[in-house]
Amino acid sequence: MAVRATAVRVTAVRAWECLDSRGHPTVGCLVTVGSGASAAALVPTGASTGQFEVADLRDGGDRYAGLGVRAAVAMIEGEIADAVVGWPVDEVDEVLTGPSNVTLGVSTAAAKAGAVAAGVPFWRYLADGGPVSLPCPMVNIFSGGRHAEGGGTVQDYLAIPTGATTFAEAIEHVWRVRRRAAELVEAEHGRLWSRLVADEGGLALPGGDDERPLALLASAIADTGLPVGIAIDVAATQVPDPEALLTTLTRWCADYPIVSVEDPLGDNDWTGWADATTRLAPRQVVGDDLFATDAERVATGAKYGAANAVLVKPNQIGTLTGARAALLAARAAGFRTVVSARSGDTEDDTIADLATGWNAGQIKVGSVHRSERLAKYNRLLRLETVDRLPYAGWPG
Ligand code: 2PG
Ligand code: MG
Repeated sequence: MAVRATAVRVTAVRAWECLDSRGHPTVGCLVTVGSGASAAALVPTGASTGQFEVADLRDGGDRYAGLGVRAAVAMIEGEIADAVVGWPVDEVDEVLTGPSNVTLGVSTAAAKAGAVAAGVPFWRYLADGGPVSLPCPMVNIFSGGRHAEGGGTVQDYLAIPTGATTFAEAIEHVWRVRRRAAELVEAEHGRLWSRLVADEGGLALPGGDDERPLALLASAIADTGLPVGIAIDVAATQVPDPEALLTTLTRWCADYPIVSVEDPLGDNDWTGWADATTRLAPRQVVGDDLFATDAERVATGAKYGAANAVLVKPNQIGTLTGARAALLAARAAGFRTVVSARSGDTEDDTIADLATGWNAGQIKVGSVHRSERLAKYNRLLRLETVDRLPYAGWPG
């Protein structure tokens, strides 16, 4: 965390139960510091959660189908507040332990409060004098798997604007691809399917065919004539037969303009991953569940040559310090980094600042529909236009 605010100490921590984009309960947190500055953060929740990520705490019982977070809220306002009140705001993460929805809101709100107290935007506070850039977005166009139950097994089919030179142009390129894809869906399946959106704002198809969304996305890109590549998140930990899917995926890579593949295998198969990374080269191969935003797992991956990019999801590890450590471990290994939202997210736009201030290079927050997704894109559009921050672009 930034070192600037060492004199600023936490004076109060509040938490509450709120709702995420799936309508599931999640944790909101407000941290106040000595200067009177305060900041809030809302915690996201994944659906395709890996075995190595820090679990969140759910109440069980009858309220909200067992998904309530009152126990997490009580922990934050009890033992966590006792531990962090009086603590320097930039060292709060050192004393945070527990379920991810207990620690992440406090970690994030404290860091943001530190930025408010320092009088600087959060991205600048995070950068602490280092380089910053607006990330290249990978944008969900079709969803399946756990994000569009009833669709196919592959989770995300995304568009990467490979030729845009500004963030605004990048968003416009993928917007045009999504619009064309919706037209193709409408022609094939009717208006309803072209209008309904999945968990991350993407389209979904009936029928469960894993290749059809890919073919439609490729057609949409070709029809627009724009420089846009395809990314796929297999989310293989959720797939019944990942080996068979990997064979299919290799064929897809030959047949379609795929530039990035995420989680093509399960999260325990380091040698399989190393193999797949070689086979899929020169594409970007992203580890999500494989690394679980854990610096040690990233270092292991680097040793094996498993993946060449890391998805960074702060709630997988529970604190911003932990997420940053994973990002730095990736960078040390020469891996690319993609800061990512969760499929259950909120209007909280903090990760736009994380991706920018940490100079991550890429961001994955869903489609260009649904306001919990657009909150992040809109923040980045503002940072480009008003703050004139440079755009990272696709690394090629
Ligand atoms: C992923 C994420 C975001 P979830 O697998 O990359 O798309 O999904 O938050 O459900 O883990
Ligand atoms: Mg993933």
